[in-house]
Amino acid sequence: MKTLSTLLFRNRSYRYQDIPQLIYIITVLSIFHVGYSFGQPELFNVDERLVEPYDLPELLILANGQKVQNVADWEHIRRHEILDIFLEEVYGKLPLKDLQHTIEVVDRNETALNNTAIRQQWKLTFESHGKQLDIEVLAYLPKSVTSPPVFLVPNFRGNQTIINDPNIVITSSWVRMRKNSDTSGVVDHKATEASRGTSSSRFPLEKIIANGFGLYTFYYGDVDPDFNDFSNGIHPLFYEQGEDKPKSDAWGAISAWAWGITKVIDVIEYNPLSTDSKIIVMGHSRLGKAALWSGVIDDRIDMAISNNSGCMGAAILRRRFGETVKIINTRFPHWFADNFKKYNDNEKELPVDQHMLIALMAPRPVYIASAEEDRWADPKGEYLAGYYASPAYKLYGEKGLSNPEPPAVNVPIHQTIGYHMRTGKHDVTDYDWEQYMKFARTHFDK
Ligand code: GTR
Repeated sequence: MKTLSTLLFRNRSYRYQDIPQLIYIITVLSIFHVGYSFGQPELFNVDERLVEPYDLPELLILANGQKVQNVADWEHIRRHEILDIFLEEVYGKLPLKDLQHTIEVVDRNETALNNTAIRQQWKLTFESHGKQLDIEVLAYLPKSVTSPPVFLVPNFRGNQTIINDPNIVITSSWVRMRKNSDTSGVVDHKATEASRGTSSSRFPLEKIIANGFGLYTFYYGDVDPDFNDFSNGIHPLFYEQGEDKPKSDAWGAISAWAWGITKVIDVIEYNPLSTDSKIIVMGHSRLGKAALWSGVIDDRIDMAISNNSGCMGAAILRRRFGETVKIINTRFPHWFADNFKKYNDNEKELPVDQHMLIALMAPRPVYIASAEEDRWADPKGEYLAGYYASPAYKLYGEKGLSNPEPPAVNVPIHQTIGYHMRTGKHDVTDYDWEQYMKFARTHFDK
């Protein structure tokens, strides 16, 4: 992203008589921030005054025009209609057949975290079409609680990054490099010893365990490396004869990561220490999109949490605030079904919007978290998706978000839909975790 001054002043000279024109350019640029990615100029808006009026697709009107009257209409008809659209037009259909897998126990330590937790690691192996995919799973479970509620949180750079512990297997999968930073311990897309614990601020393990919760995590790149290539990751294990990429209505990377989440749930259920646990899936940013989507496709998930998930996570896409459909499809052409590209600069033709994604979680609790400075993710649009999803919760007698205006910063709302906008930027902080644990406790102790 280039700064305003770089755009205006690099390689250019201006004269005195250019000043009116310069003032005009600065005004326009500060309203429509100009971003560059992959060499293509992209315009995006982060000014609330410039959000154009839009009509949301009706949540509770059936395709035949009749109104959803009750839970039965919702569960038997409307929910399927909406889900099919998300499957075919947005995230892409997941494979119907299941792959056999093996679960290898890699590690078990009864005295982890100063003897407060049990640490476990497994390797899940899938084989098909002569290819193999391994997913390494790491868990910490509190010793003081039987069947504790567990957070399942996919991570961005390998299980070894969540805590500095030499016993954790370092991922051997391809890892994204962090721009302008040498702190992540990743060299040539391979994680090294130096990466241990580098994401620990996003995983406050001691606090999670002390509050009686467990944590499961896996590296999302084990399931599908995050770049535009469909010859690696899980997709090829499902190709039919002659295929080398998914069909136009089939899964992109976000569906693949959501699929990975469901496979780790198999491990949670297989592990006697958590077979009966409540399962909370939490994801940040692109993994927040995957977390919400996994909650929709897998009803074993008791609660889904979106941390700053933004465009194609919680945010209403018709607002075109911050990241847009065109921008996301251009920068990340591998994230969604190919069909989704039809909606570049054409949002109004998409028969769904993200309030419907949230509604598909009903009546299970869902939490949407925004950060005030994370305008790229459209905090207000994230709130509004929860607000407009609320009528689906009401069908069940559950309370969603009742005010069309978001709450003040750092004033959380904990109904069956939860929301907060905290101060600060795009990240996962202790404040976020405190809200998630409180929200989980409120719902699971009912
Ligand atoms: C950004 C992307 C967002 C969000 C974020 C992340 O580049 O535009 O949609 O997913 O990455 O995952 O960190």
